[in-house]
Parts: sequence; C-alpha cells; structure tokens
Amino acid sequence: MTNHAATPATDARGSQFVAEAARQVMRRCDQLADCTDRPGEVCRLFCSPAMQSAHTLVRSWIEATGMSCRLDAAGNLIGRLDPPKAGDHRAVQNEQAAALIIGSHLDTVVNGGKYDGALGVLLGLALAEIAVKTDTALPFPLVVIGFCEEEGVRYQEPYFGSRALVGDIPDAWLRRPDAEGVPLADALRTFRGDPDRLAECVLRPEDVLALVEPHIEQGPTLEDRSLPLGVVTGAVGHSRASLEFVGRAGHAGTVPMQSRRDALCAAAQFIVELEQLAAGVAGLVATVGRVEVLPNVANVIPGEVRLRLDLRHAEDRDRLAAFRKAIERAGEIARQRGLEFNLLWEQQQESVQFDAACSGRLEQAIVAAGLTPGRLSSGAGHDAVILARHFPTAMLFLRCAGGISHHPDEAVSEADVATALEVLWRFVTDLAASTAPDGVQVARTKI
Ligand code: HGY
Ligand code: MN
Ligand code: MN
Repeated sequence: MTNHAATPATDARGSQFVAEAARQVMRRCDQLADCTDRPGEVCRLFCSPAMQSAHTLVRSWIEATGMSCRLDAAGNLIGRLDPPKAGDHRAVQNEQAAALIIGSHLDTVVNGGKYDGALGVLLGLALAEIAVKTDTALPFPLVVIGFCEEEGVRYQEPYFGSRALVGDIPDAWLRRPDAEGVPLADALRTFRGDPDRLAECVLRPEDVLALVEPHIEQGPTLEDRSLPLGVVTGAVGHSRASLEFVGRAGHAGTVPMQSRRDALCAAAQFIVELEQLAAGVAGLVATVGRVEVLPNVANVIPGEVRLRLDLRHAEDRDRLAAFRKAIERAGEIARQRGLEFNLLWEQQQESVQFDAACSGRLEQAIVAAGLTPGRLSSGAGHDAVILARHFPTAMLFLRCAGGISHHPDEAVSEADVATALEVLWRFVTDLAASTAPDGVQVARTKI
C-alpha cells in the first residue's frame, strides 16, 4: 500500500490557490443569481425553469472536474468524487467508504439573496476541485449536494429535498397543489424527478461518514464579534401553521360597521397581538409573512383570510407554550367578532444540536488556521437540521454583511470565502487522515 508522506497543512489563507478558488465561488454565485424565475431579483423555486438552468450550470461545473453528477428522484442535484479505484497507485482499501457530504440548497425565497444556500453548494464543489487539482486521494467519497425546496416557497412546506434523504415525505405532500394548481408530484415529474422512486433517495447510516453544511449566518453575531467563521451549535425549534379566519364578505359601501364580520380585521388584530406576545418572551420570534385575502377586491369586505404563522425559540417547551397561546388567542378574537377560526395545518420541528465530534473538528480547523472560532446557534432553519437527526452533521457559518439575508442586499466577502475554504480543506484532510485505512497516510496537501 503506498504511503503518502503527510505534509503539514500550511497556513494557506494567502495562497494564490485559495484566493482563485474563492474568486471562482463568488463568480459562480453571481452566475447562479442570474438563474431566476423573476428577472431583476433572485427567485429560484422548486422544479422551475430557473432551477433547471441552475442545475444545468452546476452540473457543468461538477462534471468538468471529472466528478459524476445525477438528479435524484426528489430533485436534489448530487455530485460525487469517488476514492481512487483499485489498481490506482493511490488506491485505498475501503471502496465502499461512507461519504463525506457537503452541500446546501439551490432554491431561494422570493427576492432573496445570492448566497443563502448557493454558497454552501459551491464551497462543497470548490473543495472537490481542490482535491482533484492537488491530486489528493481522499479515502472516502466526497459528495456535493444541491438540495431542492429547502425554503418551501412553491409548495408551502420546507426541506422536501433533505426530508427525502431521510424517508420523510408524506403522500399528501406529493398531492399538494401550488398557486397554479400543479401538484408537487407533477412538477417533479416534469423536472425529471420521480415521485414514485423517492425510496431510492433514502440514505442509510452506513452511507454517511459526516455531513457539513456551510452557510451564511443570516444574522449579525459573527460580524458583531468581528469573526469570519462560526461553528453552529444547533438550531432553534420551529412551529409553522396555516390559520384561517372566516367571516362574511359584503358590500364595502352598504354594510354598517357594527354588523360586519370582516376576516381581515380579525387577522390584523391577531397579527398585532402576536407581535406583542413575541416581544414579551425572551428569545421568541414570531412572524406572519404570508396572508391570503378572499376575495381580495377593494370594494368587498374580506370574507376569508388565510395566514401563515412562523414561530421559533431555542427552548421547545417555551415555543410550544407560545404557539398554543397564539392559537387560543386567534380563537378568542374570532369568537369576539362573530367569526369562525380554523387551524388548517401545523408543523412542529424540535430544536436540534449538531454533532459534537464533527463540530469539534471544524473548530480545530478554524484554530489551526490561526483564527478564533465563533460558536453560535442558528435562528434560521437548514437542511442540516433535518439530517442532524440521522447522521453526524455540523454547520459552518460565514459572516454576512449586516446579518442581512432573504433580501437582495445579502453579502459575504471574498476574503471570508477564502478563509472558509482553507478551514474546510483542513477539516476534509484531517478527517481523511483520521479515517484512512491503516498504512495509508493522506497528504494534508498544501492549498
Ligand atoms: O426559514 C428558514 O429559516 C430557512 O431560511 N428556510
Ligand atoms: Mn433561506
Ligand atoms: Mn438557507
């Protein structure tokens, strides 16, 4: 078995190699931003034409490195760099090695930013390119995943792609129509996914060595602490619900105020009281970001209003108590106003802690790069939250300007991207060195 003399990792932040790789990541984020369903803004929805052009672009980059690339049945784009084949002088024994997965999501919110999701996919791809360019034989497959439908904009529920990897797709979700009445299953088929073969997407524990999702922080903590990178301890719990107030539509000019059953006034009172509830509970955030008014005509009293509730807190007990209180209050407001209130749909997602060993390795890589690692929890949800319940999963946050995200002003610096690449490469080569079979040393290649 050939031994590779291990060369100590160098502090390569200033290296031309990393600088060029970071520049290319930034260029590619710009190119991906042009793959949009709404010209003039970043908006890339599940199985949309923009997602198709994004996949074509990312696939071309993946295949140009010599990696394999495939679309799984759920619509996730998956690149794979396999260990050297038997007979290759750098071959390592464990052909069926569990994979290191690095990735994030390729879909965006409406009028979103360039980096939420895309940056994590492109950092994973850049690491695979570094492995190829430096001829580093990793003793495990390096898999780069571009998850689909993390934001849940088109089908109103997040994490379809990552939940497919853990076998958690209820049939009802496949039947759910989008705003144009297209069921998810049909959109997936048109996109060349296959709703009848989702079982093939499921990963087994033995398939995954570790999973890392690099992502912008989407908050101000790292910037406030003047830190470029942070290791994410976990993510807050998340309650989502679809609520409905049903009153009575009527003529805006002839119905006296005291006899109205105005569904939008009820919803408005609920939304203001929800804001007051959240302001009164430390660490609680509550949002109504989507409201549907029926019939939504200027001279008709709104008869029905549906709204989406998004409520988050680090402590599950506090989150659930606040959720229950909000739902009770909505019912009271409806009764006081002579309306009907319905809780149409709810989804409770517990807070999650990321894998300590994997996170520890990330932290060591940051320290080895001569940096102070930030440690923080995530107020945002991520595909890693779904996967962390099944596989050793960690997240690396990059500082983002002003903590802004889900907004066109979302921004990261090329220097922080270079730093993230250097740290992630240290993580990869340290993991390789510690998992390579006996007798095989993996060069901690300079980059
Ligand atoms: O909503 C979230 O936290 C994530 O951006 N999907
Ligand atoms: Mn997002
Ligand atoms: Mn995201």
